[in-house]
Amino acid sequence: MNKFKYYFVLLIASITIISCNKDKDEPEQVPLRDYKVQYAADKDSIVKYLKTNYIKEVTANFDITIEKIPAGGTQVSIWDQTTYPLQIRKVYNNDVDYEVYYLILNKGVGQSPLNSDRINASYRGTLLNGTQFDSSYGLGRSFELYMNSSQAVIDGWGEIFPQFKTGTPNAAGPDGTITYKDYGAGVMFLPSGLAYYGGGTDNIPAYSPLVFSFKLFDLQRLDHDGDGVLDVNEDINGDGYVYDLRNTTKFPTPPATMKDDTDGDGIADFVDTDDDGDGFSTYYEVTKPTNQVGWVDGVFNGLSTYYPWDPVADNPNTPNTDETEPRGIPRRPTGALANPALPESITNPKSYVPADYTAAGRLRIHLDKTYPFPRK
Ligand SMILES: [Ca+2]
Ligand SMILES: [Ca+2]
Ligand SMILES: [Ca+2]
Ligand SMILES: [Ca+2]
Repeated sequence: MNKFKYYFVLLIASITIISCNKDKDEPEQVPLRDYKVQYAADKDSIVKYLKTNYIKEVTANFDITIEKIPAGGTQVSIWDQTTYPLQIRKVYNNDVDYEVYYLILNKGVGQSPLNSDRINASYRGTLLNGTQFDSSYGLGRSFELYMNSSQAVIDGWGEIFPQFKTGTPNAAGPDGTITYKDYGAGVMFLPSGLAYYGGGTDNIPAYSPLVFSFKLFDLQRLDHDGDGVLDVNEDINGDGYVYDLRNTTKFPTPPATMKDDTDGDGIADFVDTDDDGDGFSTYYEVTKPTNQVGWVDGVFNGLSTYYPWDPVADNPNTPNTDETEPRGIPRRPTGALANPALPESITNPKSYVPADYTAAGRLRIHLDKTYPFPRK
């Protein structure tokens, strides 16, 4: 996958270079097609594909075989079958409102990746004519879903994988390999605008809609702005997706549902190092006071210098390490005033009570514009 993306970057570069050399009588490259026009054509092709192909087999391991319905055949098309109801995800990208079709063969039992996380997945890609252009041969590989990563996969993957969940690892095999069970498995039918678009490869013609069958084995949460808060906890509306909307070419008029921007400065929380815009970095705000690391008042308060998002329990699988972090990122303190005779202020703060570190749904201090108090 990675090499395709790289190829695409090279192609863009060559278009630029060639158009700069126009006056030297070199051949002029055709500009990229209009995304909306191309999507209309792709959608027709994909719907036709779904109505003229059928699911021949889905194995116990969720390996799917799709074949063209032969002339006169009575097989029920992917479009009409009801065993795996056709799903649609609405996607806004390059100012196009896409409707992406996909099938859920198995939802999975673990966690769903955010569209900026790293996943371990296997895949098989085919063109609409059924030709396979690539495959991981059933083996899991690591992929970056985040579209701005230099290692990123195509945008369509970032849109569809979050609809699935990871599996459960089996005990490691004799050679140390890890296999999974109960993983998410599906098929996505991507318009070219969410795949390689005008960038082709030896195996993928330009402007090809693509079909990927895939399995989602595992994931790794990432912290793209390095502020100590994982992307998944910076997805404020909790829909499983975050977008860097500063790219106004790609997202000229994004719907409100794509925004996760606490301070409204146009920088989404997952790439904003001061999420509430109060002048204190998030990293600073989620740093534990030094007297709260280790043993505090006879209670083990964790060894991390930073609060986790929520309290963390000890992991029973690591008997020699105590991972306990009983305090998550606190909310603005709600305990007694230092001096009850005076109003709350920067010099007369309230004290923290235990629930300030654990209450469900609390507004954590790095997202609370009223705390710390503004500096005068
Ligand atoms: Ca972060
Ligand atoms: Ca922001
Ligand atoms: Ca942030
Ligand atoms: Ca802040």
